[in-house]
Amino acid sequence: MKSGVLARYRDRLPVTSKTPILTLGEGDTPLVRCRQLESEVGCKELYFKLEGCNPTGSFKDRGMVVAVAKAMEEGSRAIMCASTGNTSASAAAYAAHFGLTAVIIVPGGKIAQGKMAQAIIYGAKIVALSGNFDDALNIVRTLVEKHPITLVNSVNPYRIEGQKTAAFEIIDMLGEAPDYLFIPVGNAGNITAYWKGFVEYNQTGKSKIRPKMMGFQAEGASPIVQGHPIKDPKTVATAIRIGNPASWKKAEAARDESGGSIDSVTDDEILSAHKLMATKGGIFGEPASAAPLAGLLKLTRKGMDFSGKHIVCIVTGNGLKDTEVVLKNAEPFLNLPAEVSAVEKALGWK
Ligand code: AN7
Repeated sequence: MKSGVLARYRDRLPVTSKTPILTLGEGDTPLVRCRQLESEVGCKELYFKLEGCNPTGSFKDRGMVVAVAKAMEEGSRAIMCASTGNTSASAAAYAAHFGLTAVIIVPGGKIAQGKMAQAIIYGAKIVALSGNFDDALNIVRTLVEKHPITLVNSVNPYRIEGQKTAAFEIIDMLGEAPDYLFIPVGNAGNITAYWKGFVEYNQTGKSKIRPKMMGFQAEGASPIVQGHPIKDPKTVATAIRIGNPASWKKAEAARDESGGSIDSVTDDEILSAHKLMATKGGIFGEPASAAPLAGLLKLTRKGMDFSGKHIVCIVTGNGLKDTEVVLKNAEPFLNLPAEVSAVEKALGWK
């Protein structure tokens, strides 16, 4: 199989003879069935798509490779984005690989450390604002109008094109679309992209059904659920700490056309799903990536019937990006002298 999103899906992407077909190995991520969690939900089959297995540890790489290749093709030498951390990590990596400059603007002090480390090591120019993601995106949108630099946030349509390939992969792997797709919603690009992918495959006859799109925001950052922008969004899931999503209307269209919903989950629900996904699935996602499972469990508790259904949850980012959140909530562990008998005693084996 060809490696990378551009080569594998070139027929369904805006690839021309001049597009540089480069890759860091993005896409083709695992779809893992989790039987222990299936029984909690009462569905037929429950899968997790591990987008944290992408080269920079999140789904952003699928769209970034397309956006950066098209920027190159169009003669751009520099890219820019606002980010809650994953977009900037991905932009920095692909800029480095393609030989471009990356400028990233992030909300200061609100980015998980792993993501910050990525932007630093890939050599991006980093600006930390005393403001939130929405402020950063507004500034970036103004700057790209005034300066010769390409915007690579998901308002760049090539990002959505690349990200839709994840929907193709799900159908290619399962042989059919699932009944439900559970996905976190921040700036709302990814739910837009998945829906586009599912619709395209359905239209070309590769699938018979289209999934219901089930988006979840964090309660303290849930503008779509509340119906108005949130001035000061707050959530432990820093990736989706966004108060005024750029693809708001497109996310609502995906919801309505698919017969799905966009709902919210509390930080407590996110953190307990984060833990459950790890302890019952062996899957370590970042907090935002636990919002889909949190939402699925919430709907199950409310009595929604998933029997006979196939469900896919998107684990959008790797847990190793945000170890702070785990270590902060951890129980203290045993601290012992280096002696067999002490370890045996502490474990209750003696
Ligand atoms: C792990 O990096 O917005 O609804 O600037 O990193 O497409 O925004 C990240 C978003 C879900 C939400 N899960 O996706 C950014 C950024 C993870 C994320 C989302 C993000 P969108």
